[in-house]
Amino acid sequence: TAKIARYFQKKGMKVGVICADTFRPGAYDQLATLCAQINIPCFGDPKAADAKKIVKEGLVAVKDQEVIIVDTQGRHALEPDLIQEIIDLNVITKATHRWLVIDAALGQQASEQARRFHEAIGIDGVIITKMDGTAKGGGALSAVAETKSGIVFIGAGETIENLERFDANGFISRLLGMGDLQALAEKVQEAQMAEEVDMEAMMKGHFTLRDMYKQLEALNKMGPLKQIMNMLPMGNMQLPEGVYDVTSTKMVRYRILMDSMTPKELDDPGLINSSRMQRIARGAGGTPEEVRELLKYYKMMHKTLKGLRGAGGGKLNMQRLMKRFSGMQ
Ligand SMILES: Nc1nc2c(ncn2[C@@H]2O[C@H](COP(=O)(O)OP(=O)(O)OP(=O)(O)O)[C@@H](O)[C@H]2O)c(=O)[nH]1
Ligand SMILES: [Mg+2]
Repeated sequence: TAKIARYFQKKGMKVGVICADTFRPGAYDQLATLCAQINIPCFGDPKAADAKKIVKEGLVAVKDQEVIIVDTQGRHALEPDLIQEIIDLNVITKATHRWLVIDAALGQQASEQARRFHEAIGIDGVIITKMDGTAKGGGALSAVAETKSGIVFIGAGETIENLERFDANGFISRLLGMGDLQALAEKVQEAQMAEEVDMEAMMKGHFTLRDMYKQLEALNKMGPLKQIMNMLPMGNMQLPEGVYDVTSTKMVRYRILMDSMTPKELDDPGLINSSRMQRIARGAGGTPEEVRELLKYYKMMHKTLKGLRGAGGGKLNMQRLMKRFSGMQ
């Protein structure tokens, strides 16, 4: 509710919120705190039990606002009193919209919940939250089908700013595990990475320190690695968190360390034993631990790439794929 309030506030509208969730302990405090952060009036009473009474009073209290959002209670299981309450509140508010919020992780239950709410008050929009997680929102789509409505917003993060209007293309391609290839292709072009990094060779498992060096440079130009990875077609595959942890200062250090390696070492990192580590560290004004860390990172990247190849069924030809997509408008 606070996210929606923020959305309309950013559009320049006067927004008011009513907390009609008398069921979950702390619901009012939570909503009031969030609304206070963005300076939006929030009406409610943590001690009251009658949602209808709160809403009647609330409508008077926030009547000067252009957009009024009523936050109603949710539950995991549907119960008759919950349905009756939502019917009553719909009559009292004469709401112009009735939006159902569905967690992306909710499975086929979503369909049943949507049907019951739809029968009660006529749902005219679905909001899917937690799209930043691993779930793709398939269950929520069945809620859309059930209500013959559409997706209004997508929530993809915990902060109050993380609510977006829905974009069909991006959503469908993520759902099908294709990744947001169009967006990725654009980014690749921006970084002019396609020519510099031999993705095809990398996907075949040929990946040396030299490749990593080029790759880190190119990725740095493309923006946060995590965002890039989300666009790749790998379904639900999870990457080790550490893959994202390379900061640009670290990259500068890695580069200096690699500059102090011999061409042979760059092509075959397996050669690097502890005496070579000492020499490389000395040449770069660093410590052997730093070299060890670099090699650890390299191994992790190598493993990740092998995993990627597996996820693509061995047939994934990123470069050709990107060339094709970057030709599209
Ligand atoms: N990661 C992530 N967390 C979210 C998102 N949307 C909401 N949350 C978090 O999910 C938790 C539950 O959110 P609520 O807004 O209380 O959910 P609700 O559906 O109103 O739950 P009830 O009031 O208990 O029915 C909070 O900790 C939110 O910060 C999202 O898009 N991504
Ligand atoms: Mg709630």
